[in-house]
Amino acid sequence: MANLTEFHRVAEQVRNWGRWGAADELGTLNLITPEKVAAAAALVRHGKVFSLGIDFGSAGPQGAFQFRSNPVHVMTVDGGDARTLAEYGPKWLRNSVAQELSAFFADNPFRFNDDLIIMPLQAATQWDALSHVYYDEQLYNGFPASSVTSLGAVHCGIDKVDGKGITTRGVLLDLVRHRKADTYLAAGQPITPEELDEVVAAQGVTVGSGDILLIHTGWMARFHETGDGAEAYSGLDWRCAQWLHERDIAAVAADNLMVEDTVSGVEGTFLPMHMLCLRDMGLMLGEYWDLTALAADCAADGVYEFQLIAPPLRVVGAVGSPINPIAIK
Ligand code: UVW
Repeated sequence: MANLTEFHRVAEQVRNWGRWGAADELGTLNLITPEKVAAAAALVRHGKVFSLGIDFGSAGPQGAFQFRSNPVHVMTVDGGDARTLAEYGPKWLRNSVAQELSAFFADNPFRFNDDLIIMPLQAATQWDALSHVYYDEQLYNGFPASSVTSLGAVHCGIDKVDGKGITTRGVLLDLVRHRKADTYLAAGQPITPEELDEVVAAQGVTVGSGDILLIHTGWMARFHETGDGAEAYSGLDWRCAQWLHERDIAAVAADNLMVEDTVSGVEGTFLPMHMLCLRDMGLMLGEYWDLTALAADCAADGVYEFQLIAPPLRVVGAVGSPINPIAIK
């Protein structure tokens, strides 16, 4: 187990502050150049589309952690309202526009349904924005942590990265097949940088500047089997942050809840890789991505690279965003 002195030494090595200017809020997404975007699009050969998002619904992986809940989906207008609106709306509703609309229901075949969703932005398939995690009172690029208030993140909010798309070359690293695991990686064996090198070599794929890496651990497949979103698992060891930095990776996503291992590899810290990636490197983390079908296809055709399209929602000042990423081969 490493200590905080070692953590701070690594943090200094991987820190990208100032690399793209003092005002930068994009971090490693800067590595996705127009050439990179065009090259990624050229990876589409068969028109095979893989949706990597999970359901946004009440059966999601949240619940065990009190500060997050599964999405709550509510109908605000449904078929049952049509008769009520036609019969009572024109008199009962105290708003002229609503009255007019209700009157419309009485003598017009048009009907509509509306709904809303209430959810933590971190509940299901998502990007962590750079403002999601910090330490020593500073965010990525030295922005003050106090700039995230109840009004939202003034700096490094998810809306700041919208201009990047986000689309680039995606590369899947399949730890489940590499370890010859049944469905998922058993807990207690963090994925090391050396093992990432082994997987890259075994798959015959390259990883390079501007790529987004997808780490297949099988966690999502197990969740679909057991419905338990809180079980321990093996994820990336905190030292993988340095491995990502050396290769100029643009972002990393996994099929589990935190990308990194459930057990911190640094004494006295929680989620050291989050701190290094989000705060020091400016590298976004994707969580709860469903990589099961994509991993099966990659194993079948031996092609582990694809065009990845994963734009966040432009939620102003948000520290994360739900997404429905797609991979196209
Ligand atoms: C925290 O970092 C607290 O959560 P997440 O795993 O959603 O990034």
